Amino acid sequence: MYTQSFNVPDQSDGEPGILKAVPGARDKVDPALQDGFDAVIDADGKIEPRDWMPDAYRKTLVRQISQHAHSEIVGMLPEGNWISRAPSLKRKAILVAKVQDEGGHGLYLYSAAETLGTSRDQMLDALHSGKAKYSSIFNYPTLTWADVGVIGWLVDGAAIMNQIPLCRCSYGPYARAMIRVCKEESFHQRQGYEALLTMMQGTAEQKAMVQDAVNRWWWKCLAMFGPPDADSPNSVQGMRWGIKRISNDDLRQKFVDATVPQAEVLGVTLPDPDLKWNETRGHHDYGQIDWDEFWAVVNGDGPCNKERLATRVKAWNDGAWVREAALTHAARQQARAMKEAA
Ligand code: FAQ
Repeated sequence: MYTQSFNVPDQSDGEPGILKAVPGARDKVDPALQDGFDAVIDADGKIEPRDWMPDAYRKTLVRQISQHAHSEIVGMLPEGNWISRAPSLKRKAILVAKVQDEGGHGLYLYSAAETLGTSRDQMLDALHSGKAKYSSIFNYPTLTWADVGVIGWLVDGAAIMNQIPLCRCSYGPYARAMIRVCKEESFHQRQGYEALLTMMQGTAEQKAMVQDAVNRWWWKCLAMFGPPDADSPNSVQGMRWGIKRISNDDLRQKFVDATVPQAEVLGVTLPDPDLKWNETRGHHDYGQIDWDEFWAVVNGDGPCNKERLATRVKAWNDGAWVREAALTHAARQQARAMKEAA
């Protein structure tokens, strides 16, 4: 299982396959400011909101953190669909808590991105207009109750694998948000795995339902880690800045290696005829991911892209009266406080 204590080595050490830091492109700024920033990054320190930072570093963080925040709140939708259909009170209570946690993760992350000078309205506008990205994985449908278990086991499992190294990201507010997020994701992963273990002790029909869900989600989860390192335009600079600590391919490999024994305990087959242990590499080999499908989904052409976006926009519009009421209340409170102070 993954927990927040799951330990990952820092980059480099000359190990093949791990991206190395490269000298960063220097902005045209006061060299003393740039040198101060570089020194913090080189010493593996933290950059805080009031510190000077290069524009490109700020933009990269806003891009990644806002995409991450959008993923969390769009990610509430596929499982949210099952809250009213959970098979027992216990499963319903767990699912409500999980979906609520994902909303909370979105809030921590929007707050972290706001410290970089971008407003929440700007970020949400980008999401609602279809300009912003969010994780490809949430554009697939949840067809059966087993999908909810598989999302916990595999989607949250992949998310944790990607997010544990982000707890050591060089930007303080993002790193601190990720510590709490990872603790909660750990519970999400376990509840999913436990729900599947229960189903796998049930009827032949229930077992088949679990296997079918694994078959549909496995490859999509591998794609969650992003394009292969060779096709990942943001990786090298992200690693130089200590935002990304482990490359897309290395995280994907760690996820495969961690998941194979879990699948064995569960009694399901991972749908990849090429999946086998490679003694020489000390890792599992696995088959080809369909990158054409991945890019189609990322670019808006997945099975549920339109539905997900429409649901988010509707929720935003339906909530307008709540925002207006909160602002009016705050303004009245402020006016009252000023009157009392006068
Ligand atoms: N989907 O150069 P790279 C969760 C884009 S949270 C869509 O490799 P980078 C919790 C990428 O943005 C899941 N787009 O980019 C949960 C870039 O486009 P851009 C989200 C993707 O940033 C569980 C382009 O491809 N987690 O699941 C994807 O260095 C259950 C080139 O890629 C995070 O966001 C993708 N899968 O690495 C919630 C973690 N992959 O912006 C509910 C933080 C790549 O240049 C239920 N983010 N792209 O136009 C990261 O770690 C990184 O941003 C990566 C991508 C690893 C996602």
